[in-house]
Amino acid sequence: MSNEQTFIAIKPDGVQRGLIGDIISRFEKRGYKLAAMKLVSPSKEHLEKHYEDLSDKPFYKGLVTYMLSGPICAMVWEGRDAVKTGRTLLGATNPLASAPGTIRGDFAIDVGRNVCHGSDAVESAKKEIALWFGKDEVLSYKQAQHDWIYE
Ligand code: YYY
Ligand code: MG
Repeated sequence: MSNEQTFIAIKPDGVQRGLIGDIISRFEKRGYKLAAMKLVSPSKEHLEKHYEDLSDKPFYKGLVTYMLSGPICAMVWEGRDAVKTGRTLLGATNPLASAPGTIRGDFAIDVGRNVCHGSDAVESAKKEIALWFGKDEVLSYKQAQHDWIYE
């Protein structure tokens, strides 16, 4: 259990469907701190790099095309166990297998339109944050509610 940063992105379908507020709200209400956020339209090369571990998968090409289909809301969320808990808040990769109460379980149906991305490990979070954000874009500040969230 340690203080971590995780990379969370609202994919083009989440942005177009007006889910930015709902998704941010779940991380805020859980107690996590927003360390960085921007609305971006990354290049094909950037998205191919983001998903380079999946380049041999049959869905890779479609995944990159989907991610290129509109703006993405890229964020860094920080707090205790943020990587693992972020994945729990997102739900399973396939929304049909995601529990109600999770983001994908509440807002999505198809695996190829699962509205959000979250880093799957501390190491990949570090890589993803460095890919999507410059050092000066990730802010360090004390969360006013800190002592009401952590004992
Ligand atoms: O980390 P996560 O997003 O939950 O799943 P990954 O296995 O990293 O796959 C990335 C992305 O690829 C997933 O969010 C949807 C898409 N995808 C797909 O379209 N079809 C699959 N069978 C598996 C994944
Ligand atoms: Mg993944």
